[in-house]
Amino acid sequence: MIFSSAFKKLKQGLSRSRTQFNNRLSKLFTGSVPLTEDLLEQIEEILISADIGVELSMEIIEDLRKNFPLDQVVEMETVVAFLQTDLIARMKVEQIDPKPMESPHVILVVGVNGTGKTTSIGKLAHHYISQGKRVLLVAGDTFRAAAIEQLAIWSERSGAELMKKAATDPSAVVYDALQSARQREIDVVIIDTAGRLHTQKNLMDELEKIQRVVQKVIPGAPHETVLTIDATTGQNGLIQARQFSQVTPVDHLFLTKLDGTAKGGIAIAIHHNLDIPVKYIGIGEQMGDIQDFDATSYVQALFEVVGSDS
Ligand SMILES: Nc1nc2c(ncn2[C@@H]2O[C@H](COP(=O)(O)OP(=O)(O)OP(=O)(O)O)[C@@H](O)[C@H]2O)c(=O)[nH]1
Ligand SMILES: [Mg+2]
Repeated sequence: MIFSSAFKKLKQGLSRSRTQFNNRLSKLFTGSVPLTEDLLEQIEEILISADIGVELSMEIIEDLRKNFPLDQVVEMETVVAFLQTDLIARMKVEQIDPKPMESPHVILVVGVNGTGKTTSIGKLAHHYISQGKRVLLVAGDTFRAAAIEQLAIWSERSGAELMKKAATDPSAVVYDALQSARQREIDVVIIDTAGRLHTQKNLMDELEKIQRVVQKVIPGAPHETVLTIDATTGQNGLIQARQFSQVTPVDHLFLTKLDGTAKGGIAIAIHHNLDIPVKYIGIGEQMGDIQDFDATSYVQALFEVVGSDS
């Protein structure tokens, strides 16, 4: 078990999911309850409704069935502890990229409208600035004045610099920003983009143009293309990640708004079913509400029995 303050915060962020899970499970375990097929089915339903995915839920129930004798009394705590251990054992372990960061390190943030791109950029800026890096934010959502204004607020909050230029082609701002980043020894450049659907051809072409410009000014960049996925959309988020990444290169995901949903299992489903890693998670609207995704501590935080913390 992990007892760091980061883990405490993660648990707090996932409290909606955990509470709903525990509440529903508690209703099944009143008094001495034997493990019946009916109970297994209801546990499976609870797992599916937490959005960890049908397939994975079925596999876990199968493991439960194999490990506990039918028709014998079982405690809820025992079941939750088993689910935790079993899920963790089923999580693939991702290799952390050991490469040192190049300067400037360029991060391109893309995604569907409202999924949390700009907010997540504010969080990333804060994250790097707290490591002593010089960060430049680029307002690549050029046509909406409010979008530029929103990024300007995050730049003030985090202490990051800002490159903006109203009503121009996004790739023109990106070009200027990267030139300036090289001259001014910026460590990390984070590019905001307008929201788009993978089906919007002209907007996807615009994204490709941004990528071309980035590559031209800094060969090998963008070093990270981050796709934001809104966790509150549940299984649709998984579909969105798959579709979006088929149209444009995506290195990893920033799964946002996990604090705002009881369907936190979606992080596990994405981790289990997609080849694109979840790198970051958003667990609140504030600058510090960002964490690196770690499947093991995530599962622990998601399924820990309520009341066992403090
Ligand atoms: N609770 C919660 N809210 C979040 C999180 N991340 C983003 N939000 C909220 O989600 C809403 C949309 O966030 P934005 O950052 O504006 O999303 P966007 O993708 O930039 O939106 P567009 O630029 O319009 O496409 C805002 O109200 C944010 O505060 C999170 O981790 N938790
Ligand atoms: Mg935005």
